Amino acid sequence: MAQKKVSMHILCAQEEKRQEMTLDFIASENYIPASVRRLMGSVLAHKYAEGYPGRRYYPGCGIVDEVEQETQRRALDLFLLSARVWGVNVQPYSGSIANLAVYAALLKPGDTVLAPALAAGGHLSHGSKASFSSKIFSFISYGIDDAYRIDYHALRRLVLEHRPRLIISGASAYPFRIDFKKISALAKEVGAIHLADISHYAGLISAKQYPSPFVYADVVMSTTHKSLFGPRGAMLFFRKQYEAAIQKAVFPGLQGGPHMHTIAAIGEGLLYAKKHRSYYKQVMRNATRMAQQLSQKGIPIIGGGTQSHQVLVHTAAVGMRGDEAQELLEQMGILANRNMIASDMSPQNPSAIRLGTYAVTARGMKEREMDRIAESIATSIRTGVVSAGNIKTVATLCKKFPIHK
Ligand code: DSN
Repeated sequence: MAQKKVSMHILCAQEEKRQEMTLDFIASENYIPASVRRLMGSVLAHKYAEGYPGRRYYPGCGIVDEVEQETQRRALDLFLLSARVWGVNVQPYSGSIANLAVYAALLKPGDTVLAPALAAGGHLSHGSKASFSSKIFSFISYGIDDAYRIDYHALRRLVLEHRPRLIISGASAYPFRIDFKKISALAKEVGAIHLADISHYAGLISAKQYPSPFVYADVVMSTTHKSLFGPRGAMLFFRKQYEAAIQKAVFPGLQGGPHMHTIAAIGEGLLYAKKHRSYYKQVMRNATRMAQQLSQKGIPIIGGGTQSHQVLVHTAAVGMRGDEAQELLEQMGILANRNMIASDMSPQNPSAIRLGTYAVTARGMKEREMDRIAESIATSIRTGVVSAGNIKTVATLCKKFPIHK
């Protein structure tokens, strides 16, 4: 049988159209500016540059050395970090690899790590049973209280009982402020290292819309694509005393040649983030408005609201599982992912969906649009059906607010 010919360019054009005609509320997704995209597809992708600036294992690295050093400078600058106190590695291929590099650098096999539980908003790479990291290190999870805030009292008890070598703060599905100061103080009590994973909050932190961990933490990890207008990748910030161990863990410990096109594009994204600080204020306003509107329309919000870009919507409280709600919303062109909450027993039976406002805000949407979208979401979830009017609302908004090119 003749194989159907598939063109990647055609598929990419189809994907572009799909993105244009859907409203992306996936809290970890965003759009990258054209200048960042151009660097991703640039000749920098041709270059091998194993090692670090000035210490490469290949010739011809003079220019990519400048690229990497400039991206490092921009990363420190975005968070107002002194290069005397902090260093940054911009080579990690992803957030999961970056977290693994921290474990490889600072832990011995079998060491204990305290990390947020997956069902309480933590990430797979925070020692979930499904993650390779949990086979090497001994992860203990901490959770949240009845108000859906981190239970710092229970965390302290766990810290004193287990005396971990590392404590992780930060999360993927936790809409509230994290008390990085408190977590660092707990770490100090037992001589543990504090890793803050700010992948979801980085841009908000840079614009002072969310607490910063930099005064307190020892190591800070962030991905670059969620809120920093970069391509998919990650950065590892470290206090200087951890520099040698972290650098060695990233390369040659876990990775080979750095992706220089990605590093250049990260640098470009960081500059864009610095120039668009007001964007983050609107991200917060949109998330707050969405939470308020849904709640007023009878759809409960986990924890009563949000203090970030994301909202956990308790769909099970109105009779619909999170996966069912995800499917229903997709029928009208709204993308939001199913999410477990702390009381859920299985990811197959999630009680919530997570809505994030980075992407819709990047399209220029504001509170007025959140009101219209919240109305469509609430009616569909309550009735279990998507109306022609809902579909039209989404299509109209998509056309009115194109994705910037
Ligand atoms: N999977 C991402 C998220 O959706 O939050 C985090 O890596």
